[in-house]
Amino acid sequence: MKNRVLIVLSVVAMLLMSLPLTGQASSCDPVRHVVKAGENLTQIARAYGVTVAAIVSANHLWNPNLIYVGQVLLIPVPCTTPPSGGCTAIHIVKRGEYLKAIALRYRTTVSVLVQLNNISNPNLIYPGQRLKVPVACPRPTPTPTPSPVAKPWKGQYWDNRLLSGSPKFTRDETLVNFNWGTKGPGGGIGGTNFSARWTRTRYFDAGRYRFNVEVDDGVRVWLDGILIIDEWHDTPPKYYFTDKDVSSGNHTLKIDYYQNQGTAQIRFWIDRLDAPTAWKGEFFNNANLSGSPVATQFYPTVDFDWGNKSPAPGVTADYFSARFSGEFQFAGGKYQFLATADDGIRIYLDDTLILDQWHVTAVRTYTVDVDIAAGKHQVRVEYFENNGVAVCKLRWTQK
Ligand SMILES: [Ca+2]
Ligand SMILES: [Ca+2]
Repeated sequence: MKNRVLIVLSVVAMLLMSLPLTGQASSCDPVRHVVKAGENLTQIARAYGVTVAAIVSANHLWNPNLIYVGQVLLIPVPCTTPPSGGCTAIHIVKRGEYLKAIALRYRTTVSVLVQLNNISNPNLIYPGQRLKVPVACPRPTPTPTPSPVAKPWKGQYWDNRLLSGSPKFTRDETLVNFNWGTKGPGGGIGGTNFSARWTRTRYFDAGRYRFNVEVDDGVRVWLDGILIIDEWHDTPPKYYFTDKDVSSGNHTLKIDYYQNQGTAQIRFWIDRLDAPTAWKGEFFNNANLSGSPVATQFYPTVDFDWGNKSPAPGVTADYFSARFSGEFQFAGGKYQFLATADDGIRIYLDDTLILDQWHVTAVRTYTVDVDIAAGKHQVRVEYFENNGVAVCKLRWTQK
């Protein structure tokens, strides 16, 4: 009993003695290490990344070789503060792990782990204990600011039919593709007696292009300042086009439009007619594409009205079939495929059947809407002619 009291007293004395040391060693609290069986100062110093001399000095040890099991040593670990505002993760202590090893693993120090976890005795960590460990903060994922989609058309809108005076408002547009019905284009302009102008510069590869416009009422289109479509009159919805050879480089487009009464709409688009990746046409003298083709030809478009005639040398005028295939660049988005056939037609997009009208019929037009990822895609048309007249057409437009 007397012995126990003495031990308690000596421990209390030691703790009291250590108090001023805490302040002297550094501004950080030194780590308290309880000596275990078999440990020596060299091992302990190495485990905490400090020198033996530092431990000797901090604990006023007369003889560094004379430490005993259960002795509490103050370890003057470098005063490393956890990075302020730093990030932490949880490390679950495994059997046999000690604090120094964990510190090394997370590229930190024992003292940081001690501070982060309010550890009073670094020797007393136990398997399954959850320790906060400093980790590099994940780089804030930049909030994907939606990249402003370029709206290439500069639009100007007037509340009269003659584009006269200052525009009532201006607005950039992605496409010239509007079906206003009996409503106006917005901006306080009503559904009758208005006009608009859209201008843009666009890059063209050298080639032959079709400039298409569906309009109600009047429209004029200029390419590089040259009037190429001139339909400046009232009309119910009507389709016009003109084909032009265009040189490689940037070209300017200007579209003037007016609406008088009733409904209002305009859609303008451009098709490449002589795409380098044109159509390969293969013809068969049977109605089901069997055997080897009897003729192979290349075409800029699938736009055939053969009437009662043979479609190609060596091919019969009736009971033939054809396959047209090509690879085409798509900007991505929703597209409408328009197919016209007499008689049967099937369309594949990347080997997926998207339209199947494989039957005898008088000339008919079919449409199908497809979402297409940006990039190149294979398009294949299969067609058969029974007898009588023969028609096979395909085009697509971006919606
Ligand atoms: Ca109209
Ligand atoms: Ca027919």
